[in-house]
Amino acid sequence: MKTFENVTSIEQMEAETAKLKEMAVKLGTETWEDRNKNQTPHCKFGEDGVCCKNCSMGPCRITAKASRGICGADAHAIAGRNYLRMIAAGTSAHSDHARELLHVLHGASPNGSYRVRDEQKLLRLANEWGVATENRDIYDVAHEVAEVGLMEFGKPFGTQLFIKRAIPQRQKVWKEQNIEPRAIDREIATAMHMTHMGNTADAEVLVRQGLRASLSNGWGGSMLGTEVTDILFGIPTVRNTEGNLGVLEKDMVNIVVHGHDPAFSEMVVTAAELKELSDYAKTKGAKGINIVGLCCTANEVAMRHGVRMAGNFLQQENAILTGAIEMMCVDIQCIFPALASLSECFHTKFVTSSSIARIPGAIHVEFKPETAFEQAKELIKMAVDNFSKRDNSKVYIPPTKQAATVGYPCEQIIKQLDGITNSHVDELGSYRPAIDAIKAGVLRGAVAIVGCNNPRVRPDYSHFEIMKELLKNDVLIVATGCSAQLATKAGFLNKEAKYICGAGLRRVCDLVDIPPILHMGACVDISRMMLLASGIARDWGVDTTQIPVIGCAPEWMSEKAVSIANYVVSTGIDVYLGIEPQVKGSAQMMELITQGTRKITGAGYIINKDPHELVKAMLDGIEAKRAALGI
Ligand code: SF4
Ligand code: MSK
Repeated sequence: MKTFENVTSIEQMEAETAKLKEMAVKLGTETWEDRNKNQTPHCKFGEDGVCCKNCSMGPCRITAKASRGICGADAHAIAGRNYLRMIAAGTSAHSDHARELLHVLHGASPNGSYRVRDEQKLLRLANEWGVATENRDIYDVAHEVAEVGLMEFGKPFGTQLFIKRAIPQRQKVWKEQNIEPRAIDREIATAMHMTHMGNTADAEVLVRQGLRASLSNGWGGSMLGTEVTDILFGIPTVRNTEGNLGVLEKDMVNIVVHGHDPAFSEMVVTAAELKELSDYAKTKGAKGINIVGLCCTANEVAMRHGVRMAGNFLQQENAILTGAIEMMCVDIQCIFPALASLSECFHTKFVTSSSIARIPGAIHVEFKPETAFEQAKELIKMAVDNFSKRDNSKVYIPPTKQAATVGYPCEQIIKQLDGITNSHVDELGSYRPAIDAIKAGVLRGAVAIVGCNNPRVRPDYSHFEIMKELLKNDVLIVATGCSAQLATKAGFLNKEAKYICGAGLRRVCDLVDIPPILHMGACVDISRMMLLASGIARDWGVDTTQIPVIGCAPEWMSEKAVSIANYVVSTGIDVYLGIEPQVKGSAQMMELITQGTRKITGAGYIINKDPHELVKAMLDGIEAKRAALGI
């Protein structure tokens, strides 16, 4: 039988990193590996979540001789408060990202930098929200939709509008359990207030607020972010692209866009297509301009423009270490402050663009929606002018790159399923062909693999091992964030990767014409996955807790990930984690996050640092769900 020999192994990826590291050593500069060593062993109190500095009587730490802080808060209260604060911070990050985009939509105009690219999606959302559309200018509709969206952050009464998109069983659970999300800012403020000195000390109550606040993210802020991005820049469609540092070009001006908010990177990508700028690059001795992405900004521009992806979170310093980057433009989230000093070892210009992420040593160009396109053009010119300063004695571009097919939002998945069965039942489409394949056992189930890299485990290894094993076992994978980037680097987004899958999944890939891992976007797009799971449950006629669909974040690191994991659990989907949340110092908190939430939402965490044990637990979890459904 035909095989797919072209997988890039973790060892190969590590060998390329080691080669880049040699340059760092030669230049006497540090990278995350060195800083990680300096931070090891990590503070045990922080690791266990039992250090509190929520007032200046502290910090208080729970030890064998001190079972309570000065105010009397015990380990459970302290770990619970710290955990809830992580959820609040993660919720704020995703939601503020959406708020910025809503302001961009509010300022969109037919002749401005930002326009409405997907009128149909806008009109659908307007209808959903009761915004009048008939005989109205599309921009009037857009501005009113943006206002309704912005009200989701601070409305004094009511709950998030998007929760109506969930299946009725879920809505009932959220109502009965009193975790329906209210205004986004309110849930974040409530979480911060509850964890202020002298307030909630009951771990279960803190965990419940965590579920509620996270729902204001997954079925609020994140979903808003995804919707508005699609309206402004178009719903992603299937595109062929490439990934890994081999996408950098030695003869071209290389510009990296990194972060999350696509508003800025869209301008950079669009401006780079101007002939005047590529001609300008040629006058400076370059063959052209090569825009590549990093982290979630990469996912956004790859899915909408086919822009190639340089890599994921722990590769951001590697990109600079190639010595071939004329400019790195960053927006928000997951940006190492270390990039500023590392850039100084090369000719690389490091540019920040948002007041949310200012970094000492960076060139700050505050991006403004009204002038965004002109600003992007100026930056590209600056990068082109920098090309001649590249020091070729410091350049090493690792050769490896992989072909990838990306761009599978729910709309695209439905379209491809429709293509094989003509099963289109309504405007939302149907997942029935996928359900039939699961019922027949051709597919055992589906897993959403998401999240970051984390030096606490061997970077990328857990993603890689888990994906490989699931594919072999006929489990379809949907991926976002840095996990999707690993899938790209490994070659799993190549349609030919079907030859490493089990026979069932391979048949599905052939029939539907998809790669075995579907790239669904950035981490904010995990909201798409919630709609996917809800759509499957709806068409199956069961609750989301029952379908053989689970979530996995093998190498998560950010507060956003904690918020995400909570809204996935709130949606009734088990989450398999490869990194322990920092609550180990409280047995009650450990019980609450692994078992206690099951009584509230029907789902919880399963935690195991060993990827092989974790994937075994995942396969067992899928089979248990199948058995309970009688399939
Ligand atoms: Fe210590 Fe209580 Fe203050 Fe926390 S809130 S620092 S446990 S006194
Ligand atoms: S970029 S949150 S490291 S997925 Fe979204 Fe990657 Fe995690 Fe950042």
